[in-house]
Amino acid sequence: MTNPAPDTITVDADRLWRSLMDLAEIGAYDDERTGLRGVNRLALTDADAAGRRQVIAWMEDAGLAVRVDRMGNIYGRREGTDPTAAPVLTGSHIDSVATAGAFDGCLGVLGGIEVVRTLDERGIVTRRPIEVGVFTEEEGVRFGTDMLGSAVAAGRLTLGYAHGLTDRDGRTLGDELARTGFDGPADVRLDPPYAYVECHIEQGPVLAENGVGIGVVTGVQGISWQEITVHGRAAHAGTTPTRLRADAGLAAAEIIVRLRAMVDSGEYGELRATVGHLTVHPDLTNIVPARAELTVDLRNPDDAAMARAEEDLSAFLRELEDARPGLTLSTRRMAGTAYVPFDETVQKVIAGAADDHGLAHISLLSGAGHDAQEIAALCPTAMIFVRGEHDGISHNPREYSTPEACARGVDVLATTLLRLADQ
Ligand code: HGY
Ligand code: MN
Ligand code: MN
Ligand code: MN
Repeated sequence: MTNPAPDTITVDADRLWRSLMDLAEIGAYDDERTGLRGVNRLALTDADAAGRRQVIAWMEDAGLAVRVDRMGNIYGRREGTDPTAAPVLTGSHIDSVATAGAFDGCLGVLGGIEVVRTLDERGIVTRRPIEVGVFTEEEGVRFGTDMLGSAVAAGRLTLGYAHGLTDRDGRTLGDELARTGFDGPADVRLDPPYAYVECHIEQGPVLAENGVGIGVVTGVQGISWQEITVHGRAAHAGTTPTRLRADAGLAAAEIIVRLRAMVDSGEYGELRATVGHLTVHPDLTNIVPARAELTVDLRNPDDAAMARAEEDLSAFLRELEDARPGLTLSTRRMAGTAYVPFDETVQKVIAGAADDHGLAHISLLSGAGHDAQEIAALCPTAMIFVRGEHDGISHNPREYSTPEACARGVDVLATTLLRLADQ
């Protein structure tokens, strides 16, 4: 017998905040430059493994049945009255970039666990099971492909491909899953949930600029990652005449300047581009670099404009190779996902929950990639964004959302999950 579900559910804001701050201490570091406390919990490092163990402990304390799959994805399951019904899934990731804050991904995982605790406290049993997921290597910054665990769970990438990916020290993801003990037995292909709702910080300025705390996310823009390697020739920086140089460093600079010009040209819609990784070898003052490696991260809500940008960049690389004798360039695609629209029905449930909590909200596209864009291939999916402070800065220890903003976002998550789980 289930109690009549209340119209809305509010969670324990203090308990949610404590869990966010406690998890942020796992993999914490003191950022000398800013004096802030940051988080560095790259996927399947010891810090990530410790964070995973802490989350599993919280899941078990909350009565969830925990399983780990062969990609290290973790799922905590709360049974409903109908165990045969497809579950409502929520969750996110707890792996972080190297200069992270306390909220990216963690809010969705800890928010899901907080919803379960609150339902238990209220004695509410839903018809459908509810599951909280923790996906492996969402950031992609260690093994080079983002949303990795959720992409394998949804079948876009294979387990073998993912297990074979290596980090910069040559360790494979498969080895790191085994080393950390998260090479779980559960089948990696996720049975299609009834729906998936992810709560996440916005990581941008839009909610704050619109004076609201909640975002109903309409989709995720396209993502293109590639690594470009420029092969030149090491030579003396003084004696070697320019005409005899094959300078990989200056060529890398020309590529970066070109990206700047492409973004500023306005010819590729709302293209965003950055070179987040750049190395030269042998990386010494008086040697013309023999090799340069750079990564190019492109984002665009318009797939056709993204394709044009990718094509124009590769045409530029070919021109550069012709123009600079002695240079050869090679590229490696690291990740690529098209624009993903979210489900309008689920968006309506989220908007209705926000309305019923009396919370102003707007609809917006996600600038960042999320596990939700992968799970959207399996079931109706949408996201709830929570407003960030300091222009919503993220992937930076300054990342910050207030306890109030986090709690309101998880209230909307709770009410949304409750309504979906009783459908
Ligand atoms: O890169 C992204 O958009 C996300 O943080 N993985
Ligand atoms: Mn994230
Ligand atoms: Mn991130
Ligand atoms: Mn509304």
